[in-house]
Amino acid sequence: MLCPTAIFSLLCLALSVVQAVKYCGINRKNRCVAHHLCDLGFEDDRAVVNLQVTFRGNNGCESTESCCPSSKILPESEDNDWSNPPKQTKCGLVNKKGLTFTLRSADGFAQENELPWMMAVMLQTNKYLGGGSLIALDVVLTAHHITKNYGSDEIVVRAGEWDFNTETEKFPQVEIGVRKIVRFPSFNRQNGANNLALLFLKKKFVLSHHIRPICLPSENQKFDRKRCIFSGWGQDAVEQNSFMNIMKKVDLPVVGSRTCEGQMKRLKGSAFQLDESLICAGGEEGKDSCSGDGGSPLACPLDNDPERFEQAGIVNWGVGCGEADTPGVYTNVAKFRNWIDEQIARYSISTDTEESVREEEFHRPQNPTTTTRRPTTYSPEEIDADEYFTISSPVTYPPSDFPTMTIVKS
Ligand code: 4AZ
Repeated sequence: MLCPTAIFSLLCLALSVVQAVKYCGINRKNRCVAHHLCDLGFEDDRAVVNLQVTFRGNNGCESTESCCPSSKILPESEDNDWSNPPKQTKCGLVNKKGLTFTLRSADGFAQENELPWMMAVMLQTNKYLGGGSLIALDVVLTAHHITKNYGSDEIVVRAGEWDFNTETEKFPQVEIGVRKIVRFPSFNRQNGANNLALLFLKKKFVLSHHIRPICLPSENQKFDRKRCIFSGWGQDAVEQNSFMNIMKKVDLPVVGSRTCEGQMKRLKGSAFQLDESLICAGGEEGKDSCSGDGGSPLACPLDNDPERFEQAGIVNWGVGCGEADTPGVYTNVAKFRNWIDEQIARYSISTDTEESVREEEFHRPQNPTTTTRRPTTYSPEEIDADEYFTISSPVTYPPSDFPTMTIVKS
């Protein structure tokens, strides 16, 4: 606000304070405050919030806020752990109950800040392209097809996002531009083979409670029949015309390749073959990734530490969404582990010693038999986005235009 004189400045200040207060509820006697500043019930130091209430308009407050009676409003406390950098530098850690509040009955949705590796891949113009995952502090893994028509200077990645409709999250979102896109060379748009791209960022994210890389699996890691989680902001697999503002989180079984191929032959004809760079997950009614989820990660718990996650897949394609016995198809990240490591060694921002020690811990040590072996099927060739655009238009999967997202449940 522009105020010409000192008197007006004071008035302005008073006005902006008044403007920041949002009244809500019956007779507008309550105020919208961050959930953790409203004493309507806490568990484990977190405010507990009913998701249904949040969806039903939330009394005019943001999804991160409660409509709080003045007698229940708490002062912001300075002495919490969040102001310090995280002690744990390991990859793949989640914030199971969110950081500042916990959604009750959040089936199908992530808690705020629950999956700190989850990235939104956006155009500079704020258009959402798809999902991605943070695999090092300056590297995002995503699908080839969602970035295919763009150069690095058009794309930004956003960390710390949860609800696209609000910017009131306690832990702020952070956006960083892309310096270089490295796409796996032989992407096949007919069958989705080799559908992955690395986005090398202009600078590193600062490791924080709400921004942290996911682990990468070793090259020969198998996930068959494991229950894993997919997260994204694409279409609701149940109400298929609704795009999600709040991050979805769905648990899915990884389906063995033979089973998946059999199920897909039923739908796509007996000649269908699942490329070996792909894995399948899902096949349970209503639990699925969907259009607009391209590039988002499928994360599986580590065998020896189930509170931590490694990335098994990247959302690639599928036949419809949420149908029983019709799993979604994901890029098999393990198959590309060596290629990813090589690209990171080549293009990641060089680290000083202290940082590189911290960085080291973001990757699970490779199985000793695979560290020295070079993958034979994937050539470690890098291609710059600016030089490489694929030509013909897609057949089935890449979502063409991502509509503006709107709140879905009421
Ligand atoms: C898509 O169009 C898409 N049900 C992604 C995943 C699935 C279907 C479609 C899986 O991006």
